[in-house]
Amino acid sequence: MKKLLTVLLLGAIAAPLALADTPAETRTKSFKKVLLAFEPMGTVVRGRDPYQKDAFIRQADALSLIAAEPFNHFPANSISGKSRAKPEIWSQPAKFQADKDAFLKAVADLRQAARGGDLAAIKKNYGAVAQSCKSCHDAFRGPEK
Ligand code: ASC
Repeated sequence: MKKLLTVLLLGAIAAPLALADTPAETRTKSFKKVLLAFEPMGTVVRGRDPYQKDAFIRQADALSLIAAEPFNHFPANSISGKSRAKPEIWSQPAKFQADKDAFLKAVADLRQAARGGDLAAIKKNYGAVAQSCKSCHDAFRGPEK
């Protein structure tokens, strides 16, 4: 009986741990949310969806609300499983921080541009966000596993 209780107790403790995401998984999910928020503006900028000022403002706001979130999930050397994070994230922290800041600045600029309602300016700012994604990926994201 005592043994059974011990087994049940250990199971109750271990199960949530086994189900919990690793930091790398949490980070990947968080970046996917950022991408999902970014994409609807991409279809407008590429002319596939009509430009509607109010809707675009809401999309830009949604992106700025979550843009910083993935950066809370880079604990030291948290490379595991399918994570494409490169060790340079932790060996070049100043550059990583600068790339993060550039991304967040571009997202804030896009939010401002959305309020201006000038589609040409919006396109430029959208491109700047995409470029900031790319330059950080070039430096800090490895090949797909
Ligand atoms: C995206 C996306 C990126 C950037 C980059 C821009 O939509 O997923 O990583 O833009 O591809 O060149």
